Amino acid sequence: MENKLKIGITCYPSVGGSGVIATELGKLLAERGHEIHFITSSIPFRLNKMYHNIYYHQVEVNQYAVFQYPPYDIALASKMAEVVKRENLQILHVHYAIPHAICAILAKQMAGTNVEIVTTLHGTDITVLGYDPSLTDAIRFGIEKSDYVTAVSKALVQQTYDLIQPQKEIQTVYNFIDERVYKKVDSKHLREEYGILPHEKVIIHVSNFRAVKRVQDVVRAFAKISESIPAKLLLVGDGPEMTVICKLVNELKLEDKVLLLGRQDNLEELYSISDLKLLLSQKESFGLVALEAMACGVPCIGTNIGGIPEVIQDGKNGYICEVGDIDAIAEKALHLLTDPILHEVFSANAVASVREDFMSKKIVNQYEEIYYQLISKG
Ligand code: GMT
Repeated sequence: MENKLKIGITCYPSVGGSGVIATELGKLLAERGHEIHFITSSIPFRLNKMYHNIYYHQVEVNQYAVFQYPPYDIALASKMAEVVKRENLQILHVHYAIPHAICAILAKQMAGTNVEIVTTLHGTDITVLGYDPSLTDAIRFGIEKSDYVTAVSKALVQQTYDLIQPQKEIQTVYNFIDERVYKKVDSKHLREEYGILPHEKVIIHVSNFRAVKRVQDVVRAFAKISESIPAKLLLVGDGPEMTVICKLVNELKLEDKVLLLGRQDNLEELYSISDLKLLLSQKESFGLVALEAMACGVPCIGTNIGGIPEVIQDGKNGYICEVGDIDAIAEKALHLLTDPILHEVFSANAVASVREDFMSKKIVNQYEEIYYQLISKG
């Protein structure tokens, strides 16, 4: 039996894939007996249960009249250093190169211990910030000075080398789902409650409605699909594009067919009444929401960008289409939704591929091995 570890975790604790992965990882590590210390600006939203070995250290940022901006990064680094020293943390696992890896590097120096820094890249830090020349050096510094760096897809590893050119090995560690939560459940009552008729197909999209998610394409593709078959679209989430989307739904006269559900928990219940998921983003380093749907037996159509083709296998458990190719997306969707046998095969393949490649046990083992490897070296 290997030693139990003391691990600090920092992420953006708000709704978002990186926060979900960081929190779920912390919970699963705690279930394996490790002591977990979340060091974040607010309590991670998925930390919804009591664990005796999970601690939460809040980073408080005060506003001072003399400073133009509140010093979040410095406050985070100070809190990290304080917790590392007081709790004798062996690992600091941070999600995002900036600011979190840089804060961890500073904290390590402040604490004066040999805490090992593991940085996981999730995408936004590379595919958005990586294009800002004023930040490239800082991102490279965060990566190179981390003790171990992972990225959530092979595509993101490649993009990081292309954009940031770090002299550092980056390992792919895929995202995962908690299979105890994400599975098909009996939520048929929701169909009736939402006014979905028995013969209607249900298409779902879940995101934070940022422009990069191209929710307009989802609505336009749905408009084409619903010209041919009776269907409803569930739009789950909220964000900057919502106003534009509401306008588009009205313009296309889809008010009776599109359900705007806002942010929701217990997504497995919505996936369990869905026949197809659309993830038509312009940038997506992984696409955790596709994985969650697949685990519930929902085939997905995704775009041919970033890590999506590593999650959705074209022609096996879903389809991959080019960004913005509404006609192809609608055609593939109709092909799948009008062939019940094919749909059943894709649905079973989706569940099987999650079990094969993205089970929490497999991925948490990989992170645990990284931690032990670092500790034994250090
Ligand atoms: O996609 C977002 O807007 C949120 C963002 C985040 O940082 O939480 O998601 C990123 O990390 C997720 C978890 O690794 C990935 O599943 C998403 O693909 C990735 N988003 C992008 O690359 C745009």
